[in-house]
Amino acid sequence: MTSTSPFDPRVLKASHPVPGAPDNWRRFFSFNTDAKVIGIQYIAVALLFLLVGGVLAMIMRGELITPPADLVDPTVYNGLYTMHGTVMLFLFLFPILNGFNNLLIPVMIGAPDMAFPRLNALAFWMFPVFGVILMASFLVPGGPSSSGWWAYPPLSLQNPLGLLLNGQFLWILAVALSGISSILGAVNFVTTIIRMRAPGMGWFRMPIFCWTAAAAQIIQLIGLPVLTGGAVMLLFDLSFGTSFYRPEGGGDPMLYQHFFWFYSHPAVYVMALPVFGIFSEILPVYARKPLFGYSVVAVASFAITGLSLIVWVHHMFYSGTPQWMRNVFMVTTMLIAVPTGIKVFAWIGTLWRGRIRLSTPMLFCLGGIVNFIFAGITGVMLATVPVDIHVGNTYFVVGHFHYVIFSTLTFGVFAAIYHWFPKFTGRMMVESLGKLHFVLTFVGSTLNFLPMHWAGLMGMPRRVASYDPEFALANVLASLGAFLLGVATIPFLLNVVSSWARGAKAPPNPWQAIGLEWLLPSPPPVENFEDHVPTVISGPYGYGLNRPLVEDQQRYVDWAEAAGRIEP
Ligand code: HEM
Ligand SMILES: [Cu+2]
Repeated sequence: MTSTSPFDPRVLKASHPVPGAPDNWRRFFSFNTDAKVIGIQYIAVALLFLLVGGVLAMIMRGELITPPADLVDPTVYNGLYTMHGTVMLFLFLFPILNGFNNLLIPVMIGAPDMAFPRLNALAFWMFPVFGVILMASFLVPGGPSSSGWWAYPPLSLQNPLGLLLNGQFLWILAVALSGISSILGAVNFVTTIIRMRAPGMGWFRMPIFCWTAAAAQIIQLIGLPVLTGGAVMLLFDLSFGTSFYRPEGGGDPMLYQHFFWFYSHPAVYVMALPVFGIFSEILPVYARKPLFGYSVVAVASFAITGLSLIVWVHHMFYSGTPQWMRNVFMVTTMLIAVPTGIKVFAWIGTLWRGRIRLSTPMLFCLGGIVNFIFAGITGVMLATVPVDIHVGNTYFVVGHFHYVIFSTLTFGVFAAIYHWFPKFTGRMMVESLGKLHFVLTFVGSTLNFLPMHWAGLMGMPRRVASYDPEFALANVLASLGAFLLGVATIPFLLNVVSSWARGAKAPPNPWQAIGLEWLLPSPPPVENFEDHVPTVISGPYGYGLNRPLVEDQQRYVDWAEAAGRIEP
């Protein structure tokens, strides 16, 4: 990197936080341009929405504990699962991972902040706004959108009450806004990673989390304009009389399915790639070994990006897709198993003969990886056209993608919270509560999502509020698992709140980890390395190799230690 670049971390001095912004706890409620504050804002709001989505899920599972639709009627149930899916994806997982991007990217690459701090704050503030818009749909006549989180026309174009302001309208508006917010975020993350690395940090010295974040955000840049455009067209069809998707006006409903899945399949990897990055960061620390096959893992991230963009039709195998096309997309889908499998082998290779410490972050990592191997197997099954046509509209699918989205990705999110909490709050979490949280979550999620595969194979359709009594046992188990997951959040929330308020003071590097962020005091100062931007001289996973990460390393360690001892 040349020192004349406007993004050089040694030159860039963004005016942040915004002059006059509060520097106590109130900063988390203000328009703040510090990436660390924005990161915590994202994570806190996303966790609130995890609770909202969880309550919706428990109402659904309460309904499904007995075969007849006795708790809520089927129309209400449709609204519940549409909102549950939307909240979990758009208001929990995407935002919380953007939170980690904000917290981790600058400190991991030695940058003072994101490339565009004001744009960053703007992208964040759009998120609670679209959250409120989405939630408001519970209050409009007719209730929230009930056409599923995929909102296929012609169903999503029905407007029986004839009102302009309806649940579907608010849903589309929220999705379009979330698309714009995520595009703004992606521009920022990609620019930051490309332009603001510390001197000496070539691509192949960069932590895997940054590789996976870049690979994921490139999907956002390519795919989101398509989804957002498609959603705006849907909004026009619904409310302003156009016919992009209305067959009676010459439109084509299939066009929407293509727009939707062109983005929404790769979107799985927008969420999965950073979690793969999190696993790859945490395993070496708690196994005390370098990440096995680091450069292959790094490159595999981009292979996943490329392949993920050419598989979307596997969601449309039974939408009248011609056989030749099904075959093409079956093959491209299965190819993704190659770079993904490489990652799984790299994790196992990292664990092999490691000195494994079973702390909470490691437990969530290991649990997540085990569940992911299972989800990968059912995923390849679903990619096989004849199997998919057989079980594609059953609970098998619901079981499969909850294994991905909850039992793998949300496990990774918890691992990351436990691992980086001391760095960003300056306080330690309570290990015993963490372990209790892990055990309840693992048992609860297995009980919840494993029997769904079985019900699906027996033929239980998805998206139903009532079912045949032969599926009763699987559903009772799943509901008990769901309630257990609800219980599991109690030790978690207790831990987060009480540790942050009065946990033990965190040293700069509580886990003896390697990486630029662990050279900083806990919590890091506003501009991270300030004027001390380090020169990187080695890769980030030198466990057991006993070599310094940066030039003159002791100086940073002393600095962090001195700062860590100062009372706030
Ligand atoms: C607390 C644990 C959870 C429970 C008990 C639960 C339960 C459910 C249920 C009963 C459905 C309706 C399935 C159907 O009839 O098709 C559903 C759908 C869905 N859930 Fe969850 N869920 C949980 C966690 C999550 C999480 C963490 C996410 C995402 C981060 C998520 C994403 C979705 C999505 C996207 C759908 C839409 C289903 C579809 O398209 O068929 N869920 N969930
Ligand atoms: Cu897909």
